[in-house]
Amino acid sequence: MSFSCGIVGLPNVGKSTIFNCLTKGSAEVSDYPFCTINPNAGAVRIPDARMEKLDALLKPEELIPARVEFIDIAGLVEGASHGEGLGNRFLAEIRRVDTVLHVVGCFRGEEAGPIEGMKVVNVELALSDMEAVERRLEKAEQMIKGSRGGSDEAAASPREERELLLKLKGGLEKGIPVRLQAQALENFPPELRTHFLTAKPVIVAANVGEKDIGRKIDELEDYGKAERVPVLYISALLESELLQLQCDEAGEFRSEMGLNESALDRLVTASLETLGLITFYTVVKEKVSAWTVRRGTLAPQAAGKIHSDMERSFIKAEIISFSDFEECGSVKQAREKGLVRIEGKAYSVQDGDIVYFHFRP
Ligand SMILES: Nc1nc2c(ncn2[C@@H]2O[C@H](COP(=O)(O)OP(=O)(O)OP(=O)(O)O)[C@@H](O)[C@H]2O)c(=O)[nH]1
Ligand SMILES: [Mg+2]
Repeated sequence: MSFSCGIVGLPNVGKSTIFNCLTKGSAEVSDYPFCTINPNAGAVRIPDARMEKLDALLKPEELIPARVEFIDIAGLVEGASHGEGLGNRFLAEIRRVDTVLHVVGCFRGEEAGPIEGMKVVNVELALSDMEAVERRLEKAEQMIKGSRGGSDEAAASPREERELLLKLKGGLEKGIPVRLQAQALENFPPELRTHFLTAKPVIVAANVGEKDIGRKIDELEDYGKAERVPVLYISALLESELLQLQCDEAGEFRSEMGLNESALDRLVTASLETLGLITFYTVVKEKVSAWTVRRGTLAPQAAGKIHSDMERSFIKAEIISFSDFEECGSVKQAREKGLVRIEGKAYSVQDGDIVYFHFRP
C-alpha cells in the first residue's frame, strides 16, 4: 500500500458517503449519528495519467498501479479523548493512518460554523496527544533517573527527548498541532510523526451542497492558510450520483459543472503533495508497476520498496525520465538515443522516473 488515509470528523457530516465515493464502496450511510461504529476500510488504485500512457505505449500483460487505503472512522464528539462516544476506539484508528481527511459538513446549511466543528475534533486530538506526551515524559524521566551515575552520553538522548516533549506540550496547550511544531523543529524524530495524532498531515474536505459547488468558503480558506492545510470542496451526494452514471456521461456532467477531476483524483493529488510522495515506475518483462516513495529517496532505498534484498544487493539503476520515455515509446528506442542514464547509490529518484534496478542475485 502506498499510503493510508483516515476519514475523520463530527458524526453525520458525510464521512461514509465520501468514503463510498472514493472507494466505490457500500459503507452504511444514514441520517442518525454514529451510524458507523466499526471502521470501513477500502483500497483503491491511485489514478495516474502517466500509468495510462505507459499502458497505451507498452500494452503490458499486467499493470500494477500504486494503491491508497481509505479508512472511514466513527464520528467524534466532545470528550472523545476521555472515552465519550466511541472515543478511544476512534483515536486508535487514527493512530495507524498516514494522513487525515477531516470532513466538515456544510451541506445542510444549518450547521454551526464549519470552524467550530473542526475545533471540537482538533481539541480532542490535541488532548489525546497531550496524554501521550505525558506518558512519554514519564518514561524519559525514568530513563534519566535510571542512568544517574552513568555516563552523560548515555543520558543525552532521554534528556533531549524530554526537552522536545516539553516544547510539544507547551505548543499543544496553546492549540498548535504537533504537525506545525515539527515543521519548525530541527531533527524531529520521524517515529514521533506517526505517534502523535496531530502530527499527521491533514486535508480538509468541505462536504458542500450540490448548489454550492464551485464556491469557496472564506472561513475555511482562512483556516487552510493559517493551519497550512489544503481545503477541498466535495459534494458527496453529487459524487455518489455521478458514480451511478456511465463513464462518458459522468465526464460530460463533470465538465458542465466545472468539476474536471473526481473527488478521488483531487484527494490523491493533495495527499501525495502533503505527504511529500513521488511516483516512479518499473517495466520488467510484461509488467508495469507504479511505486511511491518520499521525495529525496535514494536509489537503493527505492529498490528496497520492491524487495528488501534489492536494497541490500543494489548495484546500479538505469533511469529514463518520463518525458524521454514518452517521446521514444520504448526502452529500446530510449537506449538507442542514449537517453538511458546509469545512476549509483547516491541518486535521488525523481518523480516519473522509469527505473531498472541492477542487483546481485
Ligand atoms: N444533501 C446531502 N446529504 C448528504 C451529503 N453527504 C451526506 N449526506 C447525508 O447525511 C447523512 C449522514 O451521512 P453519513 O455519510 O452516514 O455521515 P457520517 O459522517 O459517516 O456519519 P456517522 O458515521 O454517523 O458519523 C446521510 O443521510 C447522507 O445521505 C451531501 O453532500 N448532501
Ligand atoms: Mg459513517
